[in-house]
Amino acid sequence: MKTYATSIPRLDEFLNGGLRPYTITILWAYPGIENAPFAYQALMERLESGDTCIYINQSKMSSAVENEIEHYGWSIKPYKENEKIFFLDAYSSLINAKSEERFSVKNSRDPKEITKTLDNVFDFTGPGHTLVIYDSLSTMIDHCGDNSIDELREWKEIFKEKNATGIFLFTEWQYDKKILNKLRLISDAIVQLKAIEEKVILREFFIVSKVNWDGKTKKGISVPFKIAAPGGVKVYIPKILVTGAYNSGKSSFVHSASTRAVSVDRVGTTIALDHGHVDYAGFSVDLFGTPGQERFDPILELLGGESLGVIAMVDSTNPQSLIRVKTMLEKSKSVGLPVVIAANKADLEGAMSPDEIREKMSLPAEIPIIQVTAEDLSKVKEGEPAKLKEEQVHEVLDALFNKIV
Ligand SMILES: Nc1nc2c(ncn2[C@@H]2O[C@H](COP(=O)(O)OP(=O)(O)OP(=O)(O)O)[C@@H](O)[C@H]2O)c(=O)[nH]1
Ligand SMILES: [Mg+2]
Repeated sequence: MKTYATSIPRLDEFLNGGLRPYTITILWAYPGIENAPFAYQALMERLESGDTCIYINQSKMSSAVENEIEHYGWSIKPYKENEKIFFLDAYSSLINAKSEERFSVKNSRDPKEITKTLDNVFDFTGPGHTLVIYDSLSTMIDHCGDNSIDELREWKEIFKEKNATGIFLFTEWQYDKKILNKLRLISDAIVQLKAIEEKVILREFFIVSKVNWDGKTKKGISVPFKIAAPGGVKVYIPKILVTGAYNSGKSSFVHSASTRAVSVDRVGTTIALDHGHVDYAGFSVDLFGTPGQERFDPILELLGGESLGVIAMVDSTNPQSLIRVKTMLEKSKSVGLPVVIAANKADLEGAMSPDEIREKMSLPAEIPIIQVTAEDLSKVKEGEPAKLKEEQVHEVLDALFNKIV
């Protein structure tokens, strides 16, 4: 069976490669959370992969959709010119405006007319696969009544006939339980977008709560996300702690991994903290590096709070650093969090191998130990952070991200 990737980080893994043909996936958002960027990101991915797209806009003007997509740093203009994306305007008539689009419905309150127009658009889409985005089911229910969602069965038949797949936006306002259940039954997959409030921070996350093909719907697996403009949907990890012995290379790691970073250092040693922002592999992550010297230990607990994972730096040439990092994990109250050991200075003579480090620290096999080395030894300056090899830094990040979500 073919799969159609969405390029939304982590989601394709849950869907086992992506969307399936002739299916309906609902982006099921709770009030206050935007689901459209998820659809835009999937739309861009499908267009770039050669699919055609039909965007049924019922809750805003097609020009507003286009502007929003631009806002995230993407452009559908070339695809529009090449007839790879078609808007089906089901909005203008709701506000008594004249549609500017080639395809529109005269009575947006009549789902049958939407079905007929959709069928017409398919005369122009060509033989390949088409992604249909419906924006939105909530607007349809509000304006066309509860029974309008029965029309989804018709649309699925059309999808089968025309080789198409649907992404449907839905916001769960106060609807009757019966409608919600019906939607759950008709759809093939559901991605819930939820939020939790923590003091002032509002954290948003998605959960794949249904998938009727060979994907994963593990209960309780929620992926925190944030919408970046430009950039789109990013898995968002607000805090990863980078800790380890004095001089082990924490500042070097934070600087090498980050797109932007600052350190509070004095003569080459960190006295307060390192902070870096990482934008990598669809993840948006903030790294917090601790100082290494023991005289700063009182602030470790403060820095450790609310971390979602830890990168524990050890200096491969210094056995003392293996003992010290364990103490630091305890002091920062990070024991039990997902952790990856970065074995730094692997380029230097006398560096211990990961196996030796594992044995000396008596670490279980599930904790990864990854060697990191300075990119260019001639550029390593005493007392200054070194630039570490990018692929090794990425290996550390990948290993930790895999443990967190
Ligand atoms: N040869 C080599 N030197 C490195 C490597 N990584 C870091 N260094 C050097 O090791 C020293 C310490 O690195 P930092 O990144 O400042 O270490 P730190 O853990 O932040 O140190 P504190 O903040 O003082 O605890 C610097 O002089 C770096 O240039 C490496 O992979 N190889
Ligand atoms: Mg430092």
